[in-house]
Amino acid sequence: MQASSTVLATEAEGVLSLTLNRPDKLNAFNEEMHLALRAGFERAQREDGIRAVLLTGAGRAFCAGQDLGDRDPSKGVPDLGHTIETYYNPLLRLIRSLEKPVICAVNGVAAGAGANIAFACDITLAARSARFIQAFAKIGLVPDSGGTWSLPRLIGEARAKALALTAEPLAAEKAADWGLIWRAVDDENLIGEARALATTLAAGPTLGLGMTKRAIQAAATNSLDAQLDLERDLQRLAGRSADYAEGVSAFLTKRKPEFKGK
Ligand code: LHQ
Repeated sequence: MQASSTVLATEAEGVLSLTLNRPDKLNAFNEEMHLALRAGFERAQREDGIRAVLLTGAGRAFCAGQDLGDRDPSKGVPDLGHTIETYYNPLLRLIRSLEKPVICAVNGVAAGAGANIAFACDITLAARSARFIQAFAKIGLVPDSGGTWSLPRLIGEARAKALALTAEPLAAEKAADWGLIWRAVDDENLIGEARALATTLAAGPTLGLGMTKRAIQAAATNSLDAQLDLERDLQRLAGRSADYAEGVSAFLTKRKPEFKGK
């Protein structure tokens, strides 16, 4: 894996923690940070020992989206479609297709692509002081990183359009009330709570959790009939797993299960 100071990667108790680390730029994305973050998610995909990912930011922000200094039209008209195709879309696809829980701890402002990456994670917690900004409207762009897909699905068209057209900041508490994120927590507790959650999930039945993620995401485009068939197929696989045998055995003998993720 490419070593880069723009994303700090540490592993403990089955959790790969990835910390966006360009704090003087509010963790805005340059190409190096994109490649480092992608390498982190690819590592999570590859290594069986990693059973959950925790994504957060260093300093006072989570992520301010694209580094606009790197895509300044006064230095030549940029092809932003190429930027999206090369960097943002592969990242979004990796997060969504990784069959392991991805926890996001939004430690401060999340703007532009930074907000929509947080909404693409499986469980997103935010510090009470954090805010989410669909900053695209302020600079003549359209929401990316899946925002035009996730926002209407999570909060409905009326709220999605208002946020995207006005770029009004949304406080963490309200984002939780609206169902954009899981929970807003006191700032000083954020990383502890997020880490505890990631550690608990990393000790869980990873195969079943991964298939649960896949099934819930598939519901966005499936009919009920197709979804019922998918549940049958996945349950058949889950029922053959070592973790199901362990879960039932632990339940029947009144002890704590020791899941291996298989
Ligand atoms: C930044 C940035 C930044 C560079 C703060 N870039 N320096 C995809 C494809 C290709 C191209 C385009 O975009 C995309 C997707 C996108 O993400 S588009 C949206 C891009 N992001 C934005 O438009 C957000 C821009 N930032 C802001 O509006 C503010 O910085 C927020 C509201 C995030 C925070 O405001 P403050 O707390 O007041 O902080 P600040 O503005 O003073 O920023 C602190 C420093 O960070 C400052 O640098 P300086 O040298 O003056 O201390 C900013 O210039 C720098 N910074 N965001 N995206």
